[in-house]
Amino acid sequence: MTAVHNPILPGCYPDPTICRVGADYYLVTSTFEYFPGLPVFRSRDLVHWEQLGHALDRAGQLDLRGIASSGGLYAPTLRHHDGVFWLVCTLVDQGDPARGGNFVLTATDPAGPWSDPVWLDEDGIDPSLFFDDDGRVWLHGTRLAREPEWHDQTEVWLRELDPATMRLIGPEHVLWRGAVLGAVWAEGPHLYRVDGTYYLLAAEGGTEFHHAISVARSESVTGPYVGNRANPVLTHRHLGRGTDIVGVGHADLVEAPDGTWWAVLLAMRTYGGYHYNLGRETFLVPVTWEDGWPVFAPGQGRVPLVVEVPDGVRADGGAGRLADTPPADPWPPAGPVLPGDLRWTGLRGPADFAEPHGEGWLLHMRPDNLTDATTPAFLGVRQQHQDVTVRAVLRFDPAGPDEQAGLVVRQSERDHVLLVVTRTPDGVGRRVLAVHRRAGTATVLGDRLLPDGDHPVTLAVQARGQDYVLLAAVGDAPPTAVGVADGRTLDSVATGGFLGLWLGLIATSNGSPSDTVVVVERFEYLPR
Ligand code: 6LW
Repeated sequence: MTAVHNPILPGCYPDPTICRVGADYYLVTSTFEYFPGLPVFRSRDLVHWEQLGHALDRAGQLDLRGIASSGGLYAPTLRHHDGVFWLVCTLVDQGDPARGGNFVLTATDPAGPWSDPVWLDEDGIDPSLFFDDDGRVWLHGTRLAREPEWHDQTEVWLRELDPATMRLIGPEHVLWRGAVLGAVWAEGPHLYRVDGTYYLLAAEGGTEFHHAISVARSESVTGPYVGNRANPVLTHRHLGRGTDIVGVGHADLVEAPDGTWWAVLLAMRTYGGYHYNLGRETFLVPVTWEDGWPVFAPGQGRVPLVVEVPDGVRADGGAGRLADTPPADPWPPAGPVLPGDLRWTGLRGPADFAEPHGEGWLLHMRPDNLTDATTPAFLGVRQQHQDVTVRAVLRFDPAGPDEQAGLVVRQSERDHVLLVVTRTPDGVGRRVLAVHRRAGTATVLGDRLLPDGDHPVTLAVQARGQDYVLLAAVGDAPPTAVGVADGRTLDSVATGGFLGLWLGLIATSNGSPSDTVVVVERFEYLPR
């Protein structure tokens, strides 16, 4: 037995999807406008997870340019059949609904390479695949109801997919509109067959406070599906906003070798009021079966903070080695985030502005800044802890006041905090500037003069609950605060959207041409 603390993937890892192949569990989550996208994790015990790579990691696989924050890659589904991994997902462009759509990627090795996308001729979001025992393959997903009875009513549709041609064939079936009268956003559907019966799992209520998980079953894959009288089978919406975990929904099921069942799902941890800066995280919940229905967190009825995972979830019953390379415990490790670390992500395209440089990076400055839906010279990691310090040591002699390089706390184009080295407005001095862009409007939080030249500057963002203290130091001097940002203004409760926060690096010349290279000696992620 191993005790695992929820969430199993802290930080912005929403819409988890899971499958098992022999001794290995694989898990993928949504990544929106971030690149590389769709991280692929592996575990042998549901407790320790290691990232193998990303399913979208090459330029040309998918075009994320111009995709505004919280658009992009939504809710994937991962399945394995006949030696092939299948990943279905949606590209969403909220500014141009005609762009994007549902697509399939395949791979024989989940670490990659993954194929280029094959686009599917069905609209909506949250696609899923079900491989039936008779060899037929069924695609299903969520879309706004064609004939809605109320606002934001959605429906789960189903069609057969010919896996040889990747074309949808045969008639379409509408399976589900949610369990509850008036339910909005019945979504995130997944079909399973257990002991000959078809089960449809779906979220509803929207991926915020009212999120919930419901289940229905049928004798035939095309329906009719009858909802469980216990629906919703898991939610925290009745616990009130003061509870520690909210927004429980969007689950996927997996059966372990010992016959036990498990759900991965998304939820948010609130702190400092009704705010969840880490975003929608991935949790693990035990599932049992009673009277032909799944029971989530039996005896508890809520997402447990600690889950006892039996050794039988391992194909070897716990006898053998955990993995070829045991992942770090705890994960992520405290310390420098080295250039090859898979936690690094940029925006909308490859980070070809960045060159590995020892423990850090050389960042070739770009005119783009964080307000642009482009690929600015930004690299960051998810904020995975409420109390964490990120610290970077830079060498940078800005050519003018437009040139800025340093640390950022990023929610979106409209909402982020900068702690950057730049020039004074007269171009004479060098300074550290702290700026909070909130709902599109920038406010200076503080500034401080620096010695001229490119003496190393240490910048730090120290998150202590909802206080993000912005610190700077020159040489060996102790860091002092330049400003403080209020985290309550940065999470998606405050800003809208689907994302948790990223902590990262930026090098921008704010529209001016620039050949400047910023030396980042080191970037550290230090949970308290
Ligand atoms: C996801 C869907 C949802 O596709 O949020 O509100 C989307 N609903 O299930 C992004 O995570």
